Amino acid sequence: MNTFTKLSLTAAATALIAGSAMADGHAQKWDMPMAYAATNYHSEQGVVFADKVREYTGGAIDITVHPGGSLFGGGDIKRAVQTGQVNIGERFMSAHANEAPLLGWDNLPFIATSYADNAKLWAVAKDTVNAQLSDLNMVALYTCPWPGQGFYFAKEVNSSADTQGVKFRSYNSATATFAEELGMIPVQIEAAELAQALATGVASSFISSGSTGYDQKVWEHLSHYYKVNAWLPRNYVVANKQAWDALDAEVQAGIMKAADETAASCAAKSEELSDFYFTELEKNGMTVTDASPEFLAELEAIGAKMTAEWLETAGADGQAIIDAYKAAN
Ligand code: PCA
Repeated sequence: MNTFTKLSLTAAATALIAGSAMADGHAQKWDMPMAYAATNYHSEQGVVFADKVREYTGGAIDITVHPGGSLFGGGDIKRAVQTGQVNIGERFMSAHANEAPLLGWDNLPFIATSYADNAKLWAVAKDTVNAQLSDLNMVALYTCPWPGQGFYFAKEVNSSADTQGVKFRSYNSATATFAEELGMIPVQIEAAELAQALATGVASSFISSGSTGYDQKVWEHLSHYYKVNAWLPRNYVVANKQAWDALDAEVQAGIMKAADETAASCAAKSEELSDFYFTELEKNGMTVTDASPEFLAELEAIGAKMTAEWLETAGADGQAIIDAYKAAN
């Protein structure tokens, strides 16, 4: 057989594999629960990812995105993927740091506060974090950053003297600790339920990006946003390990190609939108400003304490991430 014939046969076989998944009815339908609003860029990029997966797997994997916590609430998505109730899903990574401390790598105050630094931190954390996800029966596909985190309040706040007794919506245990250090009363609430919590007075402050304030129209209840830019946390998209292992290598490669491309486009979208969100908050009547030097100094002191606590729970693996990050800078 000459080289040309061999190559043609290989090409034909590849086409057959991709085609057979469809023709033999082997196309798999995967439901993908996502936690945030359908119009949020994370969810829109989830749809971009699903389209790419369909294309790069020759139709073998057909993902339907369910945004806004509509299929599983944000707090239930990880378990749904781990147990195979769904084959794929998206979740806010540091929400699970109470169970697996390493997953709080992106919730360390004032360590990596730009997109470039956040990407560097992820680059050094990735292998360890993905191994942790694997231990939890999940295969990491891609992560995507939120813009920098700042504080929302229903009044002007200049220091912790103004935050005592304020009801605070937290999104993980680290932010609950942060709130307690400021004398606030934390309650964990999903972004999808945030507007209702603010409307009913369950919470009147929270830490988040401009993105979630914009999605939830928080100007209807709150007046001030302080651009602290404490950290840029990430959402992650994961597959169930058994569902993943059952796929042909070609199909896995197609999904990974889609994941790598979506990781890049999603991070770019996040950065591109970050100022837009602030403009929208202001347009809708909010005061968007830097924290006062006094408040910022208090936040930095609390932040240093939080990082020290994280290092205690995340152990040598956590320390190795911080050391590698510092060495890379
Ligand atoms: N928005 C999400 C997580 C981080 C962010 O910016 C939220 O508030 O739930």
